[in-house]
Amino acid sequence: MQVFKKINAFDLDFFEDVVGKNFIYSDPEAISNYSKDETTDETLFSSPEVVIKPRTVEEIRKIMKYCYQNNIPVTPRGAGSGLSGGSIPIYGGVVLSFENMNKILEIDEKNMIVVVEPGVITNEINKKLKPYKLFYAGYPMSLETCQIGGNIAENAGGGKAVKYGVTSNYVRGIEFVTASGDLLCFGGKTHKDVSSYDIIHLIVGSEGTLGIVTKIFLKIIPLPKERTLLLAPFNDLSAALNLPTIIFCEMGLMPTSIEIMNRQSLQYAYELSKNSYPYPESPCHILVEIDDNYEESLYKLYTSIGKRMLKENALDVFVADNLLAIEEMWKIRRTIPEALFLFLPDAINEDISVPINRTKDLVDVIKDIGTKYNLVCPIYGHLGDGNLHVTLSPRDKDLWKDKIPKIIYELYKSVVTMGGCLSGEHGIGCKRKDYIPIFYSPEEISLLRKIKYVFDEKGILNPGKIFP
Ligand code: LAC
Ligand code: ZN
Repeated sequence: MQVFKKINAFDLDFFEDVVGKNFIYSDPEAISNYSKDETTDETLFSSPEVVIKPRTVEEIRKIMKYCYQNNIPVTPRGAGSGLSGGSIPIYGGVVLSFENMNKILEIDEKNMIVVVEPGVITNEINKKLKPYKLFYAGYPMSLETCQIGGNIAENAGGGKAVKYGVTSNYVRGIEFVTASGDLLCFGGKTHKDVSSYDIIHLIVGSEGTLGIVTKIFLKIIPLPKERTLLLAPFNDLSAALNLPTIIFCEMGLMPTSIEIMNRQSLQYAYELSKNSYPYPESPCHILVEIDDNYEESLYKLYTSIGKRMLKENALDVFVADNLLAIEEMWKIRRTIPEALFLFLPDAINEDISVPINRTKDLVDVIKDIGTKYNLVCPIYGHLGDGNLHVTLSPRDKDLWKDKIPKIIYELYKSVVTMGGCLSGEHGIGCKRKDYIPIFYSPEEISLLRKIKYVFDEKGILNPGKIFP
């Protein structure tokens, strides 16, 4: 276990001199919110010694230089909506919270780039871009609360990844402060850049373990003029799981989203939202969103997908073709994670990603594990990406905590055989780090450790994450 210097009054004075007394918090009540994210496992929670809310890059550089010299751990933090404990300060120390670095610095519409600070709420970017008829296509499900810096840290995916990809597909430049306080910037406003190693995509998804991101250049694209959302209940889960292959390969179409929700996951969302989809008893529901610039072609697209879903034994197909109806239809889907956290507080929440045509195998494995261990297994998520949110909740809580590692081990072992991975969008954080050896060989882990060492030889940047 790594040993770091504990923060004392002298250190607090230094930090206060740097940021001013209104931007530093060390009393237990003020810092308690920074000891957790939205992970439910309380054993992972850990309090920082001080929370600092910098306003400038220069402040961050001074803080990092000091922490580097004094061996103090630093954990960067966005909105705390993460699900893998990525922003939990396992070793205490400093939490750098970005809520005061929340400016959209530039909308350069001619170059199709927006430049932002890490603390910008992701949805604000699109609100600001709307008058320009442009949009940022990274679209995490928590976009109304999460920050773009957190999206960068975890390489967030979300509801539009089928067509538009994930956060990293839109990062064109990244400025960050190193562990020792240097300021580096790779990329910028160019859309193509192969001038050296792809440092941008090393930083994206690195969970704050390689540098403190201070500025991001994001690619923006024309906002599609029209959207339609289809909802289809299915009696047969296997038929629903097969839809992405049919839509992509047989129909040659690329919707923005193909989401699945099984009955077990929807029942909790219905309870929380006091609302339900038609056919609430059917084993699963599918959402397919499509966008296009022309009403007529959109109509053709969604009628062909709707008809095809009926041919694949959908019980019915419901169409939301205006913004209000679309948002209303998404609402129940969006409620699922919150509902599961609320009603199944003991559950294991996983974020498994498998090749698109292996989701049926994944669901079979979950069924087997569910039967073997007497579990309720809500499943929902991004079917079109092969990324399913799997919840495993005990019917019988006896010795449940002891059983968890064994169950996760069994699940992950099967996921490996499918060519899948630990996490499609929520990251490793402190929650999944001990399971990394199931997916990576010792040589692969050794390479990852060497990369970490190059960026942060003292290990002060978000320690206790990713590595077992
Ligand atoms: C979602 C989050 C939990 O898909 O990733 O709703
Ligand atoms: Zn998700």
